[in-house]
Amino acid sequence: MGVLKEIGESVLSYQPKTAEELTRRALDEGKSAAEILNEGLIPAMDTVGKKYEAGEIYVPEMLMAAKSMKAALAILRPILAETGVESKGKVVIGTVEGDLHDIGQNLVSIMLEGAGYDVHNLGIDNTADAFVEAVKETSADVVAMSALLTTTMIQMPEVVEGLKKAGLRDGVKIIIGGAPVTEEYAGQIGADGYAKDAAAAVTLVRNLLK
Ligand code: B1M
Repeated sequence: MGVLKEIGESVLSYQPKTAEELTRRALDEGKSAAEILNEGLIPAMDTVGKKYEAGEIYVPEMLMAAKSMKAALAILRPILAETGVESKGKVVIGTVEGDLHDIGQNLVSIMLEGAGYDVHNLGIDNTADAFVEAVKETSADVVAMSALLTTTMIQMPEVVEGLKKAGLRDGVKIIIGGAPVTEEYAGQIGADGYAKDAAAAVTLVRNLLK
């Protein structure tokens, strides 16, 4: 079995220590951080999602898989975020109210840092007010919202409204992402864009701040 497949297996068998060790080994063997993510870790998390959907595993197992993914991401973080350039702009990012899924948004955050943006990561479960306050405090150029649940994505328009009410909407670009949201939804709620993954988020921010 190749090391990338083994990394996936370590996530699927809930072994954070092994995920960490194998990630180091893969880097030593010359694999890139992108390969480790796209061919090892992300497909494993997709399998976890499918197993959960099929009733083969439950929330505790999803949580343990997430721990393994995070252990590997901690190794990849400095590599993905390697940058010597000056800040190209400020981004406030977080998951919306009620949403506890932070792996994807952390990945987006790391990739934006790597691309030279000054990222304020608010973490999980942020109310519209929390986003608004963060934009005020940081004078952010971009607000990036993440939602993984169909029940939490509906908080996104609340943030857009909150920014409008605070008189901040015109000074900030609003982007959204996460599995249940789409380009169409971004248009519907008055956001400026949608990114399907972390790499697309970097391109989107770059284009919006041109
Ligand atoms: Co949850 N969960 N979960 N879960 N979980 C999903 C999302 C689900 C699809 C699983 C399934 O049924 N197949 C399903 C949602 C169904 C739906 O609403 N459509 C689900 C459910 C139902 C739930 C609970 C309700 C379960 C329960 O309690 N009964 C519960 C809700 C908790 C809550 O948030 N209130 C719950 C809980 C959890 C855990 C806490 C156990 C854990 C999260 C741990 C953590 O994040 N710290 C968890 C996990 C791990 C998952 C799955 C398996 C994996 C998510 C993940 O990390 N993916 C997930 C199934 C799946 O996605 N395959 C699932 C890897 C990550 C790299 O991808 O997050 O999609 P992703 O991020 C991508 C893109 O979406 C995009 O870029 C990222 C990188 O490429 N992106 C952005 C994300 N945010 C962006 C922001 C941007 C741009 C792009 O800014 C503009």
